[in-house]
Amino acid sequence: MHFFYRVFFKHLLSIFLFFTPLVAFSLDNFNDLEVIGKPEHGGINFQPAVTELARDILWLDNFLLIIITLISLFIIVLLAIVILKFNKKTNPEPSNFTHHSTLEITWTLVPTAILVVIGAFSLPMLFKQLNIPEYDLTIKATGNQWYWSYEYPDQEISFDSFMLTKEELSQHGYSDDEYLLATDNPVIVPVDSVVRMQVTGADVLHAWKIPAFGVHMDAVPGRLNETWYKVDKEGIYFGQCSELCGLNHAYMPIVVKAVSKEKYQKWIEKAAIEFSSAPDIKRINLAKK
Ligand SMILES: [Cu+2]
Repeated sequence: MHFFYRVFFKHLLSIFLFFTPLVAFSLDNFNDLEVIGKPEHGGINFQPAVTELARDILWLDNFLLIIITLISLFIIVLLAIVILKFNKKTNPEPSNFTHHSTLEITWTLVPTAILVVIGAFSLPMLFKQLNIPEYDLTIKATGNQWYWSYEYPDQEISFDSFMLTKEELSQHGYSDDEYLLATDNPVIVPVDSVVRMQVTGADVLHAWKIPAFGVHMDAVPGRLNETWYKVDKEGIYFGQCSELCGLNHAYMPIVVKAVSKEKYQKWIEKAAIEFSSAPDIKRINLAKK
């Protein structure tokens, strides 16, 4: 009996010791957040826009849709007139003029004017995406074959983000249809804060993209590209590498979880221990001894 108790307590202690660090340092994975930016089966429209940049893109897309519809209708009407009015039966003797100055000037000027109007709206949006306003936080994403690694340089945090296997999804609080989208370590950002996003590649071209943010930035080895976003709504957002980068291109997804500023602050404090990229001073001191 005495032996039994000894074995029992010994194991209990080892179980306790095994879980202690996990409890102490386990990061909140914010599973209770609403999933907002996610591709839908059979969906053909944009994901909900949660940043100013994404709303701009949506507006421009709708605006272009109106212009393109008007142009298409105009061409259809012209074609119908040609087919009905100028066929062999109704118009047996065609006119034989070869130039029409007014018409030629019109069909040059009108398309030019349309392009100028489109440019007047789209170029400022492009500049807005690349001119970074005053920012609250910097995150650097590095594309690797085939996973993303992230750094929060000011907080001295860095971690890798790998796609979850089907078996791992539920452990991390994801549903089965989030396979190929979910990762082990999500990027955590605070809402209503400007994030300066730096993107680069470690080996080949990749691209960091979150559709709901309207952000798509190429990751080019040897070059640091920059963009920004300010998320309005707390939630979970999925993205994927959007530059063909090799064999496992489809298996390096991106997860961003936008949380309140308070929750972000708590996460940062824990992440500073779990994902510290600062040199381990304790270890350096030990080495000196
Ligand atoms: Cu890639």
